[in-house]
Amino acid sequence: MTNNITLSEIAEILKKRNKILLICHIRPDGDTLASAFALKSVLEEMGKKIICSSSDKVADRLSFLCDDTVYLPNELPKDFTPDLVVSVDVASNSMLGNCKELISIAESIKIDHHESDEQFADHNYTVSESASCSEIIYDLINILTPNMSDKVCELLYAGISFDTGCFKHSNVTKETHEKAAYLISRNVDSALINQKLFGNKTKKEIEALKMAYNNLEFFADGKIAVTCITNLMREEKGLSEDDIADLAQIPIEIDDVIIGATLKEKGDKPGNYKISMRSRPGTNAGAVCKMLNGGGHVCAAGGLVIANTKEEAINLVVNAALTEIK
Ligand SMILES: [Mn+2]
Repeated sequence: MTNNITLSEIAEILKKRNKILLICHIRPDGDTLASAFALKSVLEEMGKKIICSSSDKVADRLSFLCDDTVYLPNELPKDFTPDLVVSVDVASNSMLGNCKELISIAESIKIDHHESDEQFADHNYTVSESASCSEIIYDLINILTPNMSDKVCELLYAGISFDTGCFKHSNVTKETHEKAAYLISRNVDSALINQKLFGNKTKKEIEALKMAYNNLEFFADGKIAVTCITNLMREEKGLSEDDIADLAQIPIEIDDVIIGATLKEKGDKPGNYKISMRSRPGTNAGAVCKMLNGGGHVCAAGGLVIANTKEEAINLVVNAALTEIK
């Protein structure tokens, strides 16, 4: 993975362009939205026309990060012809979803923090040591303007906190805290933002948590924990796929578990199980997920298995995970 551009060069290109399309990843999360809207705010201050797009609608809980519409690709204003397209927090082509075609309508830049070999833009800039894309956007904004606005500070704090699970994950670095510390020094209400990000569960999401806990299974002397939610289980409780979106941390939060996986059958593709995997330092979830049609970070990764039954899906994941258990 090599960058073919520097952050200063990205800033130079941004300064020269006037109509910029910012692309967030599918099922936009707090990091991709905060990255896009912080950058949008700064570029608008510079007099540019900015539009944000994503393949999927923004979940209600994250709408406080968006002060403008996030356009679905087929709903983009017809009179908007960008002279630059920038993707933020998008690791791969598949994460672009229906925004895939938009990447090639103008000169393009990819800004990201995921380990990925897919360099789909003209200019690709990845910092895989960065816990969040928002941290890279923080650096970029510091090149673009000496005066970060209060709103931009709030967005960047939210993006950083979101991707680090409130500064809890192993991706957190000294720089993560230094940036957050600066943002708090600018009077960001961190408690309020973290409450909005992490303390706002709906009753349906609690139902999803109960389901995930009730279906936990342990393997390899309790070193591997897996929970799995099928379409049938989800539909019986009247839950949407959004309701079960936030279950990835549950298995890894258990004492002695070193690899935890959450499997979810895809609503539109029965028999396809999406895997979210987490691991303790020293164990490589990314390597396991590479064997499972996916990949990701060392301690947080994802993949996909196709199986006839829930049990078969769990077996495939456990067998792959066992290769990392020493
Ligand atoms: Mn991210």
